[in-house]
Amino acid sequence: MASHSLLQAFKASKTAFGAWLTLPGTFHARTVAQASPLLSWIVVDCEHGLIPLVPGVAECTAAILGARPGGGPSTIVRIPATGVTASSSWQIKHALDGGAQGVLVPLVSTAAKAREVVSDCRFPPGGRRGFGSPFTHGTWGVSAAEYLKTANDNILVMVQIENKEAVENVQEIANVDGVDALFIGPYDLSISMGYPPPSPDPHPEMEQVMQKILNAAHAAGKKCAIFCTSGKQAAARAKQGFDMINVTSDTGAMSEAIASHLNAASEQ
Ligand code: 3PY
Ligand code: MG
Repeated sequence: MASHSLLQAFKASKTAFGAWLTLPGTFHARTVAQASPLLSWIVVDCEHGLIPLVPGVAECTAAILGARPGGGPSTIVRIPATGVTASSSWQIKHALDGGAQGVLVPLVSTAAKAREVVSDCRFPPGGRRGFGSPFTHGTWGVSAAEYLKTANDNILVMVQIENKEAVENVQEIANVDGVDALFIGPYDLSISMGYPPPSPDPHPEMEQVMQKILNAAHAAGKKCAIFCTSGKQAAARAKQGFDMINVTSDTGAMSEAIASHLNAASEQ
């Protein structure tokens, strides 16, 4: 079966660093997946990134899972629909049928929505996910029967805590059976609470809110994840006890590297 570094890191209580993919393309996805053996996961971003759910997710997922057979990053898909709408079910189905090993749902602000998300991610009897893609098990490198048997235990369910209502309900959301991790979106969270977006760090008063989310996740025995934009920020979050931390993105890393090489060249 395809490796699942993020699940392994969660089980071993090790910090899992990852990267964000915002552009489509199999070679692009493979290049990011092969960039470092320290990458535990990649989020294929269908919310704010330009990657279409169909067929983009299936193609990126196959490229990532094939990039380092036996030890590459896990593929997590952020679906486009926010948790406040009723339309996320079919998007979760497409993400999982595309081979995703985990789903990230933006703007989940109630326990009821979190329960719905869990149900969409699980085959019966634990949930309401439909079965029938002829492609998914091939991406995982197992038979269809094996996929059906193992998917529920392997797919990670993650919800984003990124608005005021979600913070008010955070302990109830964390307590929902089947939610594996709360994922803090510092940008949406800051603007929803009336603060400026991080630039690059969040407003100091937002830190207390983030600690509240971290504590709620851990009190429920769940993991807590956060989006950072640099290795320096990510290292500081690891020290604070975050379990899953985004370090950089394809587009962020690309433009920073080009700017830095040009600066070095023009200093001569
Ligand atoms: C946010 O900061 O709002 C995010 O969703 C980052 O992933
Ligand atoms: Mg967000």
